[in-house]
Amino acid sequence: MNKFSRRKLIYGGVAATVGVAGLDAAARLAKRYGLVPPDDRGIYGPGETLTYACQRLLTAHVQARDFPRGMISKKPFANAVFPALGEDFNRLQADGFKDWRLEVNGTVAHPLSLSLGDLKSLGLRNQITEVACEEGWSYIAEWIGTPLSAVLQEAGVLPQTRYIVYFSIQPKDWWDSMDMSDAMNPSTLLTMGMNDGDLPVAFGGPLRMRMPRQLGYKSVKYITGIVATDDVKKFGKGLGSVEPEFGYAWYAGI
Ligand SMILES: Nc1nc2c(c(=O)[nH]1)N[C@H]1C(S)=C(S)[C@@H](COP(=O)(O)O)O[C@H]1N2
Ligand SMILES: [Mo]
Repeated sequence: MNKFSRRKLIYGGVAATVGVAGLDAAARLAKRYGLVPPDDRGIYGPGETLTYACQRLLTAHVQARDFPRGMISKKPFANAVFPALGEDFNRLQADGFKDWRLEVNGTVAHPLSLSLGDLKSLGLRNQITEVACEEGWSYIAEWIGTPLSAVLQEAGVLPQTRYIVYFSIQPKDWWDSMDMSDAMNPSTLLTMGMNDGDLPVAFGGPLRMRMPRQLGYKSVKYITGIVATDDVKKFGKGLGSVEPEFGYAWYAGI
């Protein structure tokens, strides 16, 4: 059976099972095919699993919508960061981010420590996409950055890798993660530029993860570290990021 018809069959199975036997049974079927998000427990767990499984089966290789230039927002809204950027950040900023590094390690053949210049030399891509916050507002901007996939290729990501975990300098303990489908998607950019200039600090400069296929909170600002892993349960409370620890979904596809 080819990959596509197999996929249709699994999707049909998951969807039909929801109709006949409810979310729990659908979640069990999704589990059989490894389509389970880290936050699959609790009362919302089966729903989270169903959303994730269906999105993965239907849209795994779809890129984010790229808007026409004329739709770029005149006044993009920068969400304030809390707490305010700290001393470590201020020191790096005073030096024009010359010493900013992206550390890449975990299940990779070659751990890396990349300057912003190193990242740019891996290749840049631009896209006009939307930031959509879970609170209801959104804006469209042009983003310029290095695809995460190019960094992972440079590091030689090992075959057991299932998730990419990423960390912010501020707040220090803010972290998130994505599966390999999003990590390898060309829409997922380590972003350094916005609307023809350097990425402003208010919007996450000098380095921000942009994953426009998910809600704004997955686009973490001030990125300093990436860890490839076979199991995201080793991080934090094991739910895949800080959001599910506060009651938000780990997978926030839009
Ligand atoms: N480091 C960091 N990244 C962050 C946040 C934050 O508070 N700190 N807020 C997130 C949320 S909830 C949203 S909706 C977007 C907002 O992006 P914007 O400031 O470009 O509008 O950034 C995300 N990335
Ligand atoms: Mo948000």
